[in-house]
Amino acid sequence: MRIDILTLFPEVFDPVLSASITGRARTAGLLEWHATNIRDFADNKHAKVDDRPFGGGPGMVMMCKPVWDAVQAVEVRDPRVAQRVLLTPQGTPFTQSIAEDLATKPRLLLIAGHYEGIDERVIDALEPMELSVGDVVLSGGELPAMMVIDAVARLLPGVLGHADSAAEDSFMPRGPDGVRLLDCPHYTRPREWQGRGVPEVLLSGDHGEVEKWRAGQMMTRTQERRPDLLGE
Ligand code: 9D3
Repeated sequence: MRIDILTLFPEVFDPVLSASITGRARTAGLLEWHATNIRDFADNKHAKVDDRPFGGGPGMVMMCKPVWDAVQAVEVRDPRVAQRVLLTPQGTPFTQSIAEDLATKPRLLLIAGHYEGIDERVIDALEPMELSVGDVVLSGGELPAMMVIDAVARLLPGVLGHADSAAEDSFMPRGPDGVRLLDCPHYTRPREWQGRGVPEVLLSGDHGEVEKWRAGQMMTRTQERRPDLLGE
C-alpha cells in the first residue's frame, strides 16, 4: 500500500512511523509513505497557505489552492486511485471497521489540517472521507493521520507475524453477535505480587474453564466500562 500525507509538518511522520510496526511493514516492502508539505504549493513568495476567515472571527483558514494543487501533484505520482481521507474534528469517528475498509485500498491520501480548518469549497471539490479520532481537541491532524496509518498497516496481509495475528483476535474479541468486546485481564509470574494473587481458574490447567472465565470477563468489563459497544 502507498500512503501519501499532505501536511504543514512533514518531518514528524518518519521518526514515529519508522520506529514501530509501520517501519517493519516498510522494510518488508508492504507499505510506503510519503509526506508532502502543503506549503510547497503556495503560490506567493511568503509561502502563505492560510488567510483570515470571511465573516470575521479568530484564527486562520487554509486556502483552497495550495490544498487542491498538492492533491493533484501527489496523485499523479502513482497510477493507482487514492482513497482521500481528511482528518478533521468534524469527521466520522474512526473505528476498527473503517480501518478494515481502508486496509483493502491500494492507496491512501491523508490530509492533515491545521489552523481553524480548511476552506469548505476544496473539501466539497475533493470529496474526501472525513475522519475524527475522538471527542478531544488536538492541535492538528498529524497525530490522527499517524493513528490511521498505524491501524491500517497492522491489517495489511503479511505485516503481523502469526503469533501477533492470533493476539489480534483477543485485542478486540467478538461476542456472540459479532459485537466488539473489551479484552479480559491478563496475569503472569509471580503467582503472588505484593500480596495479590491470580484468579484460581487461570492456575487450574482446565482450558475449557479458562476460556469460559475469559469470555465472562470480556462481557462484564464491556458492560461496566463500554456499554455503548453492546448497543441497546
Ligand atoms: C475553535 C474551533 N476549533 C474546534 C474546537 C477548531 C479546531 C480546528 C482544528 C480544533 C482543532 C483542530 C485540529 N485538530 C484536527 O485537525 C483533528 C482532530 C482533533 O482535534 N480531534 C480529534 N480528531 C481529529 S482529526 C483532526
